[in-house]
Amino acid sequence: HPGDGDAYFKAAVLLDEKLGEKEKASEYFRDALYLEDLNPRYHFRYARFLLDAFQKEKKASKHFKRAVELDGRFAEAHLELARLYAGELEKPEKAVKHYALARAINPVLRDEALDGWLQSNPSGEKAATRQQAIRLPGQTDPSAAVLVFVTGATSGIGRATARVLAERGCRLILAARRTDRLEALAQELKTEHGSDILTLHLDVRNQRAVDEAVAALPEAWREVDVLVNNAGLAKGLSPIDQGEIEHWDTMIDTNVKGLLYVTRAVAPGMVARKRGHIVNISSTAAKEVYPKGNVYCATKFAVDALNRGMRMDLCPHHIRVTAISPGHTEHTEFALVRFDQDAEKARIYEDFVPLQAEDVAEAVWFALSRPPHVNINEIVLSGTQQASATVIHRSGRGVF
Ligand code: NDP
Ligand code: 8X3
Repeated sequence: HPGDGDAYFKAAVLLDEKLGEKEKASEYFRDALYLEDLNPRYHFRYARFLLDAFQKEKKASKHFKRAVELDGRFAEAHLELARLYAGELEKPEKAVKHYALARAINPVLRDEALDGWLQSNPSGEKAATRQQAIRLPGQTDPSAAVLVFVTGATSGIGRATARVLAERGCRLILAARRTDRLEALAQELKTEHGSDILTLHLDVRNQRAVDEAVAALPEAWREVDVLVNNAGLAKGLSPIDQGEIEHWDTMIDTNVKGLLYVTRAVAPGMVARKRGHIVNISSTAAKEVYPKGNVYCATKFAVDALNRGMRMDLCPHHIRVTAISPGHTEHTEFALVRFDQDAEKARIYEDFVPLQAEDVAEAVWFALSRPPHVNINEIVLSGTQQASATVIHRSGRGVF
């Protein structure tokens, strides 16, 4: 099996450990990596070999680094990097950072010499608490906090996403129209997680305002890694011959044009940096039209098409594009907004358990936290009692 990287890898290990044929082992390790460059374990083992057999610290560090790039939670590789940086490579700050990461991921791992360094270096402690799961293609510093721009962060899915991402160590730009809510959320996340937050008053329908806001981002907030296009709404539920034109305009302007304006403003930076991830919050309404859902469904079908188009256009730049398509979701104001704040009409989740905004936020997190070579194209999810747009098993809320 000439294409079987694992066979080459095993042969290399045997040549190294049992036969002591270092040169030959080296060849086989390189062949294994040629065949499976995305295997963090191979990089790790080859790096150990380079150190033990040839004392090649610099080259070994390259492969340890590749291992943690491919798998940010590879604690042993972080530990080895820490040892190298503390020793031959003489980069104490990096040593502290990688040791802190190794310990955060696997507290059992210890190195007495490095223990002292970690205790005396507060930035190391900070790195230890940082979530390492988001690994974007092209991201060179594995411990840098990822910067995420969330639209529609004042409520529902956007707010839940902001909370999950803040808890997991992301820096956040939170955008929406209700400034008081933005400030309250920013305060909450700063207090609870010590998060770094920038709030942005933004109406995504206003193309000029979107362009200006993005162009005026302070220096430290310009390199957006992830855009979550979440701002969106349904207005009304009427047959096509009775729909309100104003409702149609609002939905099209927000869900389609707004999403496009923000993407157009943010994507060029991602392309220039060859790094990024765009998450489009779509809907099961993008998959299936339901009676009276006409224009809302049309906007979400458009989001679906845009998601695919973006993926084609941005794929050459190593930018990931994902659609998250939930069914009915509570802990949101979606129904209240759809029915013009009529709380009676908005009681649509009383006899079944729909998704909650937090479930959707976890789906966003899942897409973001895949290894760099994986693009989640789409996640379609709904409550267990919802089988389609129109088939909902309304058997009460006590089932789960
Ligand atoms: P919410 O009403 O709870 O949240 C909508 C968010 O969008 C708010 O933060 C609102 O902020 C923001 N928003 C609306 N219009 C604008 C605008 N013009 N400019 C900037 N921000 C705006 O609803 P959801 O959380 O449910 O909705 C979020 C997304 O999820 C939408 O795209 C929706 O279509 C989609 N979705 C919802 C489902 C559900 O059942 N709830 C299911 C499937 C998809 P503000 O008013 O402060 O500007
Ligand atoms: C929201 C879900 O079914 O109300 O997009 O359209 S639905």
